[in-house]
Amino acid sequence: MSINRREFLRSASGLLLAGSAGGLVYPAMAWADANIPVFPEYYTYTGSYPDIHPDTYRLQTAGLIHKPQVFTLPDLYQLGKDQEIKTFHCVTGWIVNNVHWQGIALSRFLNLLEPQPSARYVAFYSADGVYVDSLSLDQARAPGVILATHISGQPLLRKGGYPLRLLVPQMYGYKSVKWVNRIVLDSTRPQGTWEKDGYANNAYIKKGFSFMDLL
Ligand SMILES: Nc1nc2c(c(=O)[nH]1)N[C@H]1C(S)=C(S)[C@@H](COP(=O)(O)O)O[C@H]1N2
Ligand SMILES: [Mo]
Repeated sequence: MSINRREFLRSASGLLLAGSAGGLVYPAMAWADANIPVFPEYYTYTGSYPDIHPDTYRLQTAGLIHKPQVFTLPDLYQLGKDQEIKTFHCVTGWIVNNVHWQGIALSRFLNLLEPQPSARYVAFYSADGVYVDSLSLDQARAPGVILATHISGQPLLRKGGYPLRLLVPQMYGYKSVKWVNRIVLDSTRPQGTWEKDGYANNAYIKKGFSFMDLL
């Protein structure tokens, strides 16, 4: 019997997950880059990638919602079952085809928070302390928009937004905030990091259509 490296890593990570049942589930980061597509750039406005520990990570929710909640990473992993396969478009021109994202559909997540009738926008703040962007509630509820915890079945890379990033496949990548740790619903929206430089809030992709987008 022969077993290749990929299969070995798969079965080994499966054992790790099974072995930690009941405890905090976070697969070993040492294996996390097997099979993950390489993006041309891993952006960061701060000059470094936040180093977020799975035990201390919290996702805060606030603003015009009936059910403000704080989510731990195991909470999010328990909620996360949705999958999207989408092309990723940066506004600078590069794309990555066929990216497998897993996490929580944003529409489903918003239902848990129970938005108040006066809520119109949802803002996503990064744990880097700097980066922010936002969507209208309608845009946020569109199919395909997810809060991703996994890529190619494995936790996000640290430089890719670990442990949680937004993914808005209909829009340019600058809407897809990495290292999300605070989600706020309001009747107005904060000015986004790219929007401050004149980029559109409604950043729908105009060029670079891919047939993968139809899936
Ligand atoms: N916190 C944070 N999120 C971010 C960015 C950033 O610099 N900081 N860059 C954005 C831009 S412009 C793009 S194209 C994508 C790129 O995703 P990647 O860095 O995983 O390749 O992340 C977006 N999210
Ligand atoms: Mo981008």
